[in-house]
Amino acid sequence: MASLGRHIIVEYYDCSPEILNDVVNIEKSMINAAEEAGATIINSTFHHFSPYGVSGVVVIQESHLAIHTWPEYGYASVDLFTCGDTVNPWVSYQLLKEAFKAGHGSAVELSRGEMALLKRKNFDVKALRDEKSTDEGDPIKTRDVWFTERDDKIALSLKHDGKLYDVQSDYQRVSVFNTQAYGNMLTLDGMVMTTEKDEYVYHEMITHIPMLTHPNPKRALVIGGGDGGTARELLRHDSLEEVVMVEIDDKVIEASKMHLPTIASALEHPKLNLIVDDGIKYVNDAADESFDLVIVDSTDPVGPAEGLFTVDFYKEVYRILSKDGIMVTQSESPRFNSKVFKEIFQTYRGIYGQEQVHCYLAYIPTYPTGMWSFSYSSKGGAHPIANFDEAKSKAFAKEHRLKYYNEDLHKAAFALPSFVRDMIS
Ligand code: SPD
Repeated sequence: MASLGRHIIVEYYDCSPEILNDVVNIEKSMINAAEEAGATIINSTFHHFSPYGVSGVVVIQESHLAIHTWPEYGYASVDLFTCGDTVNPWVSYQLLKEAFKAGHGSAVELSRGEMALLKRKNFDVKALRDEKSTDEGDPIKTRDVWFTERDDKIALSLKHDGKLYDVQSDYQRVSVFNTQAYGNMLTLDGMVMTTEKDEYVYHEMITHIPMLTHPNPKRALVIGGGDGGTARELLRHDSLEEVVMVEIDDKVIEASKMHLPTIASALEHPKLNLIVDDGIKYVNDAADESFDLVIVDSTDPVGPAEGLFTVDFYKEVYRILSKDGIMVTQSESPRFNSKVFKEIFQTYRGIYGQEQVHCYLAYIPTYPTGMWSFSYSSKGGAHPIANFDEAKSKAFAKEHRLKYYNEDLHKAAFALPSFVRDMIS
């Protein structure tokens, strides 16, 4: 053995961008490459970065394999570092080249720890060893794969056991991850939309606040909301005669029916008129004053939802609201999306009037920063606290065993921290 280790620094060019963005497959390929080369796996940790890119390491008993990918350039940078002479890192090199469908690869091999330059030192092994450690037994294998949503300063990560659904639709990347802490999670273009374990916060708050304030809502329109959670909550209200939901992407509906059954449970409800089409077009074509409630359950303002964040769209929503009509929208995180958050309230106040637009908050662990906002705008001036029926609200929350919304929270949600109030006053 001429050196302690062999370190191959690898460049893979012209790879498949889809493969380089698929964290689960990359982890599998890296583990396979290590095993086929004769290595013993100890641990692996892999992250997917939003919107694209993967980093990860497989720690092996004989050192490590590491990777960083740039799918947008079809490029992967890989380190294959093995020590001893039982593992051949060139086997890993060849397998990964094939796995990533690389057009070409280049590699430089370095010898690490030249024996000719090393001098063995004597020391007492026992004195260096942790009391609990032992030479015996197999190394423990662990698995560590994370989904990460981030901007350039903040990230939210959720550990998961793989993707259950992953389809590029005509509009966006629709994925469902099996997360360890929050159950199945729907993401669109790498942004968290909903999870099985905390969805109730968002869906109860976007629906019951307006429904328990409006005196007699009969017709509701949901723009977006293809996972079905908003429709499910609305349909708890017997007063509603019809709920129209317009979702642009049938893949969101498909993914939710397949993997989020508790959220999608009302998608076949007889009072629900589910339309797969462009919500903007639907609103433009709708008759004046045809809805008592309009809920915009949109994604974030990138990709297909961008048009849902324009003045023209909201003027049209105002037009189709009945005289007492209420509009509620998800209005992003005051911290994570501060610019959009401020613009949203400025836009609505320009249309409904300064006093008719209110902000309320809810705490959603799987959305970046946890603090999420909603807007409440009323055409006829119904105030969300002065006009809500507290007794009815209390009875409703109890009857339906709601998990977040209740009569106290209805009022409390409109109490804003000073920094949020200042942002929109
Ligand atoms: N970043 C999260 C934005 C919320 C988008 N809507 C969620 C859909 C749940 N029905």
